Amino acid sequence: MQIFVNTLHTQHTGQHEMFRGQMVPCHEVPARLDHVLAELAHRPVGPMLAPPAGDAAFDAALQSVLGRVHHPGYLTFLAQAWAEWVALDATNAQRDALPSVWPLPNRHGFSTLHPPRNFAARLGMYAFDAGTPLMAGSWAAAQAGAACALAAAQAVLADMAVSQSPAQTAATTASPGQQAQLPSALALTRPPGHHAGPDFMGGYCFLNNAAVAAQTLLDGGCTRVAVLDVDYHHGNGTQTIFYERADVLTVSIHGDPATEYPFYLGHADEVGAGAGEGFNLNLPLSRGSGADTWFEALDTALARIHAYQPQACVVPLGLDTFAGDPISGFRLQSADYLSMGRRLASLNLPTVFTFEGGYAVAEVGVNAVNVLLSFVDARPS
Ligand code: SP5
Ligand code: ZN
Repeated sequence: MQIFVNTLHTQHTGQHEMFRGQMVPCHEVPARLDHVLAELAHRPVGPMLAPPAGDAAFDAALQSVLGRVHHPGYLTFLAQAWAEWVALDATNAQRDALPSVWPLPNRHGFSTLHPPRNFAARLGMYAFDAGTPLMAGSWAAAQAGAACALAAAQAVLADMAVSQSPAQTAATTASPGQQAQLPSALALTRPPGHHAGPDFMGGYCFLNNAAVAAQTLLDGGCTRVAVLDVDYHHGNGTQTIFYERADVLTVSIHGDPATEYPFYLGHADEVGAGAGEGFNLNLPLSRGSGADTWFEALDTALARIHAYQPQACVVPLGLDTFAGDPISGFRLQSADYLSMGRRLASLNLPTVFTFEGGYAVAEVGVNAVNVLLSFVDARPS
């Protein structure tokens, strides 16, 4: 497994998030990624790499895929948000930007005929919660993370391409004399991505790294890609990005949105729309669910993915299903992540992992590496 590490991740270090009427310290902290790195140093899973730097073709590919996953107005807003925040008031440089006002859909939602000029109004327009602080380095860190997702998907594509043209690479089996390849890669990055939608941030996410990986796999010749989101929280951003498309099957196992964040999406009756009808599967589970329930849902997810016959898989890997997670409600134990990796490997698909949630900071490294190591150990190549 090739591991692409976001070396700029510490540029995004939030101070506080809004919770129940007060500001509490951010759960999504740089130490999370450091713990994964430390565990990988003890138990290596594959080469530690960085996306190409100063490579014009790679940079163009990044801009291109971001433009296919997110709306241009949203990307422009993110690129300029910090400068606008500080321009409001020089003392803002000491404070993270957080939204505090939102358009209410279907009642007094904003009119596209009158897009607001006011910065706070636009920040609220593009954000769905007050838990996702934006600071000076957020955009740089998020872009560098998306670059890791792009590089991870490209690495998997390169290993899938057994000397065939891009249009044919996806479904290849190995040519005679060549070992069958089941490539895999990890975008080891924060801030996470699976809550970021076409034109919205939230849930600690700005750019949807899993969607970047999925779109890159499609652009590289795959015709069907499955996304299997195992984070505790519903992958509302990824679902929304691909909701009307049949070329990406989105599957998510998560806390029931009736009681669990991000609340408004993630119900079992959301099956996709238009051309995408039948290509979204939500498996909401009650808060308090343990491994037996979770792995039953995983079997359902794997069966649906198998039936879809994708050429590749993207796994937004959140470790907040852990019993000790401070903001989540499932009860997986560290050993369960070994089973998770083996079960994911049973799909036998080229796979890109993106690092998502997991807030039991001291355990997140062990739990993540348990998944990754058991995944590669279970693979034939
Ligand atoms: C990527 C990801 O896992 N995002 C999750 C975002 C959850 N944000 C809000 C969760 C509610 C915070 N509860 C605070 C509990 C304080 N003790
Ligand atoms: Zn989560």
